[in-house]
Amino acid sequence: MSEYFLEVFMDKDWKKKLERFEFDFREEFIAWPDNTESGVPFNDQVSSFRYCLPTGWKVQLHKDRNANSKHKSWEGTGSIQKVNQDQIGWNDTLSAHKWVKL
Ligand SMILES: [Ca+2]
Repeated sequence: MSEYFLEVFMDKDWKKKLERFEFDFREEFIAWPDNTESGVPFNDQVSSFRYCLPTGWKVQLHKDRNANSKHKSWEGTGSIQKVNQDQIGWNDTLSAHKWVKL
């Protein structure tokens, strides 16, 4: 596993992890599936997330599965950051993420 990642959770307080995405220093848009591999609903379910990115990169969380959809960004700090539902401002609507170089 990479030291840099995004982990998304179904519950607001970082419980019920849906998926872990490894970061590999590439800009990439990743649309989330309807369900996890084990069949748990995934799309439009995320209520909190954790991430760790190096400085100079950010992760965008998108409302829809296209790169032009509304999104919010969180910048890398080199340490693990925890973001809850209130900080996201959107609940049960996220559908994709994108790694972006600043
Ligand atoms: Ca959505």
